[in-house]
Amino acid sequence: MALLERTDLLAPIREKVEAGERLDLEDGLQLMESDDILALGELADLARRVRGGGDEVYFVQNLYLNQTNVCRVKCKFCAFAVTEKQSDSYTYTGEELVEDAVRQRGLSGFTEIHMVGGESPHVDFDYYVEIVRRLHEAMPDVHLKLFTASEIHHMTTLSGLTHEEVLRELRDAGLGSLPGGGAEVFADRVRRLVAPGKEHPDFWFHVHDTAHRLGIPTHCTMLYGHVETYEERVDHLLRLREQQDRTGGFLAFIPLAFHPEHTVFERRGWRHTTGSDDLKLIAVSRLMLDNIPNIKAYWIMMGLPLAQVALHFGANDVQGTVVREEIFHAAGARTETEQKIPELVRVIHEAGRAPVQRDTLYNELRRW
Ligand code: V47
Repeated sequence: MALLERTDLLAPIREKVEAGERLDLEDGLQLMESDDILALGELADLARRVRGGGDEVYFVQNLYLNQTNVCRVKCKFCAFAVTEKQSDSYTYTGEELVEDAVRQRGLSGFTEIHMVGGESPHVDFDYYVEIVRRLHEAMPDVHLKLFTASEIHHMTTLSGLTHEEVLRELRDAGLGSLPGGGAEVFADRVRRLVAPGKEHPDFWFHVHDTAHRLGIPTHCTMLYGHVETYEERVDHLLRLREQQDRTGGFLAFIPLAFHPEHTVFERRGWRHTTGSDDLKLIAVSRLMLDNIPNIKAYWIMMGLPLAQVALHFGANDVQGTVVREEIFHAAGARTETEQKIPELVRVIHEAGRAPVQRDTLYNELRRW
């Protein structure tokens, strides 16, 4: 039966993939509705290869920092944010961040700092410029991948500057690229339910569009596994694909599985996504996003064993060594917060792939 279903339902999509044709909303829904998980994986892997992908699987040696956990927005999916009055709130100065990063660098020699944080109303734009400048001056050869589009938007409200002016100032201070957070799910209905205090998704696109036009590459994400429908997931992917057609500046897509612990959704009985859903989303992302070269299986979120399987479902990147991670761990992630390079290399090798250490811009640093 499974074989029959595979032949019947996914055959027209397979033909499109083989012919290098673009998939549409209906195809995306058909894929999302399929329970033939192995067929989805095989199809996504085929799409990756048809578009020129080889055996390489990338990883980056990186350090995660959070400059502050104080946030005014109160997204319902978030377990990381606090108010300034809470005893566990923090806002690090540039000096403290540099001291921490330099100490960590002595231990692990990362090539990238990935830093995001809350939207604190208690700092000003100069604070952001200062922390970027200090990090860059202390480690000029480290790529600074900093601040979600929501944070960039927050900086415009703090400063009265435009998005372009904010991005230019940050770039001049040493910013290298933007991470993909803050995208959540673009559909208005979902946004109203999970992040009513957040700016409209048009701002997310405006920030990324502006960054790309300034030559600043960025990443993109989708936070899935809460209230969104399959249609809203596919719509999200299609909006990213359209943006990439316009500006081409997305380096990678990273699906983020919702972690419910310590959020309002936990009290309403929401559970973690399952492995099948995570693999399906990786596969459908690869199939729909025909113009975004890299799909990350973020092991911090899905665990290393499932990330390894995801390499056969269209993923070609396992993100990084990640020395500390707070956002997913505040919401119940049980994964470790750091993987040593030999372990990442072993896992990629045993999946039958070729481990390649990369920099943030996907330049090859070392083939293991
Ligand atoms: O914007 C917050 C999400 C994002 C939860 O660009 C949650 O390479 C699940 O953007 N459960 C921040 N997700 C992290 C992020 C990211 C991560 C890894 C790589 C990259 C990249 C970017 O995390 C937030 C939000 O969408 N998030 N809370 C939660 N409870």
